[in-house]
Amino acid sequence: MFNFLMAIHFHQPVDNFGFVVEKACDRCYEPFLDTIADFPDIKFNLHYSGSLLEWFKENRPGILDKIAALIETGQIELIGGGFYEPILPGLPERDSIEQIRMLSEFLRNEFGVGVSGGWLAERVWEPHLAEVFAKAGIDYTIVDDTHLRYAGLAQEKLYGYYVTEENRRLLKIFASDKSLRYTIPFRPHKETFDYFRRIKDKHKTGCVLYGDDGEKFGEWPGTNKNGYARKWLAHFLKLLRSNSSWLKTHKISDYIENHKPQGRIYIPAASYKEMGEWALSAEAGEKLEGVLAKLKKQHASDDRYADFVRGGFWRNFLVKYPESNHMHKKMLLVSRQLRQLQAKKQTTVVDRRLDDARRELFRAQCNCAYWHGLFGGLYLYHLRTAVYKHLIAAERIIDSVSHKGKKWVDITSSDFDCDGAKEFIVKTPRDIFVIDPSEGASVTEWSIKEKPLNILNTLSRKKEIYHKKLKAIVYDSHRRSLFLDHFLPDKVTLKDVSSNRYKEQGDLINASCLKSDVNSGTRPYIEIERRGFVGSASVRLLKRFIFFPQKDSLSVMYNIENLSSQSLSVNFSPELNLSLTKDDTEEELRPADSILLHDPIEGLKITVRFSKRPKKIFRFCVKTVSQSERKIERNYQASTVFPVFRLDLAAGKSKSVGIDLEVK
Ligand SMILES: [Ca+2]
Repeated sequence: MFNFLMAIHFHQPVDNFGFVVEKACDRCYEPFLDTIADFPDIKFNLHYSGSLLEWFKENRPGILDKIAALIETGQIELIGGGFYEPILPGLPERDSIEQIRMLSEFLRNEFGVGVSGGWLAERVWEPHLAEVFAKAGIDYTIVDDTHLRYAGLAQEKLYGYYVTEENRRLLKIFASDKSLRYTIPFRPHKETFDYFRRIKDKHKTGCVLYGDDGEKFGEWPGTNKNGYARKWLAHFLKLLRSNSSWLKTHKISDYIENHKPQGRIYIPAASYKEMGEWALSAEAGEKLEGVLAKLKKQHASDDRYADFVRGGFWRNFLVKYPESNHMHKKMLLVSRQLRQLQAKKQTTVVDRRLDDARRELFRAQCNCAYWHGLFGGLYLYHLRTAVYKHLIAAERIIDSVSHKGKKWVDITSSDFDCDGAKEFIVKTPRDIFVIDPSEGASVTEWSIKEKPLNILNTLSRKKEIYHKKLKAIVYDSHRRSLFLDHFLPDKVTLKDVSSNRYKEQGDLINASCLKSDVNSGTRPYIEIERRGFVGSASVRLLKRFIFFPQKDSLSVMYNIENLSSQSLSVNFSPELNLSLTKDDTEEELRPADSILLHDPIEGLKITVRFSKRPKKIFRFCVKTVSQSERKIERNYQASTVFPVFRLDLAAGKSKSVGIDLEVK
């Protein structure tokens, strides 16, 4: 008897649009459950992320009833995992364990079942996870067959399960079969059954596991046409039934109980092959493509080399996209602050509030917004907004437990983004700022707690490997942060600035911080001094950030000093980036003392006031070009303002320019 295990995964990102989830319920989640219910003898293993289960509970409780009914008849086993579908290697160990336990507990409370499997989000594996899963009470997980091949196992060794170990803690490893992922539900049924027949004679009592996204049954592009996926599935189940004399389906924990592991195995840090390629920079990705093409040419019908040629791993996304790294390191920081507070003896009321903060933190750990592959992911503004919303909500609770009153200001200097240089983190009762002295002394985060919203949730335009086929794509040379100090040429146009094609006259963007002065008293500020050149003239730039604990405002006072012995005329242009949910503006504004930016969706008005009228004001928005579900999208990422101040500086003299931002 050969054995067939099916593990189907269903997930929607935290705070995804309700209409999107509704559509997935109608086209996929409900029809899937209804279809399999007609075949109670065919066993399934189902994983629903906690975010989706919470959404069902709130909006479509009938789906939970259908799941419960299938458990009742013994047809399905539920698989656990991190509650909000986090990439586990990106989390502190304690958060991973608590998220896994949270889902096991939810399933126990909701359905009265125990959980022994843990779904591995995006199959992002690192060896230490064996211990993490084991500590969280998980007995087995599912990787791709690719993982085992990276460990050196030949295809014929993949029809069974293995054990791995970390620090004497064991975890059973099943591998999802690639051939099945390509044939189910896309190819004629015969192909899948031919494959079963091919392997069953050789691997007698072994098993093959199909583990994949449930959305392929009706929600993926093309799979809902004329009820395609549902019909495909129903016919597939009929065939499984009629072939049950030699092919048996199982709940995974039943299979484990009756079959021994194939042996012990150690798997390197890996995910599915494509993710390794996506995680590389476009340049490295092109190199890998070249190597693979060459090998393919040399070994036309033989892909054995593929097991030993691979891309990067998930953590590379945190290097490729500094904006993803910012969310990730903020998440780690919030987690640490929470744990420090939890360690202190607190009242029950406070403990309960910290539990709320923990749930917000866990929601923010949902993986979708932290990376980018075949779907929009990081490129989708609303997914990043959700991460920030939940992180800021957690911080708001943490801050209100740690600080009393309405006038406090907390300025700390630490390596926020883990790049080896320190940033300033400024917190007030209303706002959170991150200022990066080594990134042009710019503001990289401005979070408004009341909303909660980070109005610097921008994303810069970056080269992607799939851009090769497209023309005229613009890339940014820096992150789209707030107060980047440019010196522009005389005849610069809006087009030059918006397409990032102009000759920078100064080098202050990259100048390092010489010294800084911090005042956290009643008039809090941070002053940063840098030196650089504009043309051949040496200049000193003082930049003072002034904070207002009782309103959502930030002022910056610049002082630019000509250190050379000749007079100097410059077009000083501090670049201002903010995120407004949606914006289509691209225009040169009439010179004015102030401008207003408006985000009607969030109900925000941001006033920008200048102490001196700029000669020009360029205003445009940044849009990225990215792939999403097999099409190319242009997505809004930032609203940008370049005021241009003409400053005539006599030798040894300085001038000041001030800019106030107020959010209402
Ligand atoms: Ca740093």
